[in-house]
Amino acid sequence: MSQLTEIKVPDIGDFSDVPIIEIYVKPGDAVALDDALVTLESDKATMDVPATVAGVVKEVLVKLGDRISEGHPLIRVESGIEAPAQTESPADSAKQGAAPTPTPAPVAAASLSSTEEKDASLPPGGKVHASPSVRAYARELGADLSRVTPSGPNGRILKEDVTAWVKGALTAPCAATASFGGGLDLLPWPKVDFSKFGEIEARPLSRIQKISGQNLARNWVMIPAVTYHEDADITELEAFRIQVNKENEKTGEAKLTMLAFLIKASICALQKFPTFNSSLDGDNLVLKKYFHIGFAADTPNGLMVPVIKNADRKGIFEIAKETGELARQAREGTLKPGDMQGASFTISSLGGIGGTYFAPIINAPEVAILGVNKSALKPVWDGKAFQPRLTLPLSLTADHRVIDGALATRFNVYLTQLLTDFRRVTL
Ligand code: CAO
Repeated sequence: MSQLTEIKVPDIGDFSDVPIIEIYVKPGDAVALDDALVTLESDKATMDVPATVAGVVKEVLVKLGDRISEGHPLIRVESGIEAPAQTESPADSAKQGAAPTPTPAPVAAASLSSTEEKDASLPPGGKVHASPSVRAYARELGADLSRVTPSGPNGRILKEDVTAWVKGALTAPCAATASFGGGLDLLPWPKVDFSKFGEIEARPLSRIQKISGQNLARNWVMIPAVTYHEDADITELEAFRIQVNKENEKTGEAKLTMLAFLIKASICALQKFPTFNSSLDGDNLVLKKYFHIGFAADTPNGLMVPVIKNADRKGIFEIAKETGELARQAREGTLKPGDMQGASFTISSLGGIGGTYFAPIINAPEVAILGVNKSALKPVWDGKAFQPRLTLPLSLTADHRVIDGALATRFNVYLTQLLTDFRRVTL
């Protein structure tokens, strides 16, 4: 006889009103005992809520973004007679509620787990017991889960097991490292007692620094990236921006920023050169028809990349307002995971700080990123005399597997044309 069980949020410690950031099942899916059903994210950790019974999902009672607390109903599961040992009554399941598995809260889009992602960490035909967040963590580090020794209940691989395996692979001789991250034959990280040379202070990295650091290291090592520089003459554009901001001083309208103009111009360039708005997926290039633009935001806890969704459908005032709001939330640590997901192209603007040029690291799985530094007045020869022109230094890093030098330079040239005469954006 089949039995319907309502699986509820178990005891999650002191947390309440925690948002759901992932739902791994839909009606009709078969779930095994301990399979992760949803992931909750508090400001300190993500927690997978596992199935307390095996069976078939009848109903999903929550949606992404719902904020929930202990006892909130999540999923209704129908258990069949073929698995009587794993079924239990709704009351039992609510009472017993398996403890969620905490893992450090993810930051960047690339570090969030998703069952829809291609699971490179699964062995071919092999059976590995690990929650989606542990699989995502393994994928991020290039760890092969079939080689990891599980220490969790029922042979389940925990995050600590993956960390231990990666540490072992990094410090082991070449034969072991050959199976990690595509076979980099690296020396172990130098271990130095700095206090021998003078006074020191050890300061732990923030959670954001640790997670974005892992993403950046992978992207730096795995993407054959080249950076192309170009100067854009923004004399007229900056004059226009200042004039509009002056006109709007009294109306309280959002201040137009150079970043907002850059986002708008970049979308035009992405539409002309769609390869820049794509991702590599094995032998396929996935061209995106949407334009979600990430922008790097400097925060006291480290670098974050909020995303302006469907920026092609938004006006420049709206973009300026939204970037300002998202940057504020990033600094205050109130960004939601969804605010950092789905970017198809990223802009990293250091223009408010300074610099001339730099080589930004691509935010995988994107294929390009635009770096921007501080504009400066430069003498430009007009055929008769040097003219003072406001020049904006641009640095475009592109994945050479997808974008070669000629294409990248065409993109840059077009982008500078747009910024030099912004009327072209409307063409
Ligand atoms: N050239 C000259 N001046 C510029 C400029 C540029 N390219 N870009 C901005 N400015 C000026 C602005 O006009 C503003 O001046 P006023 O206050 O006089 O108008 C000032 O710099 C401050 O601008 P801002 O940086 O606060 O605003 P923004 O919209 O340009 O940038 C944001 C917002 C979130 C991109 C920025 O605050 C930030 O965090 N930048 C750092 C990004 C980063 O760390 N990138 C590196 C990633 S890799 O490590």
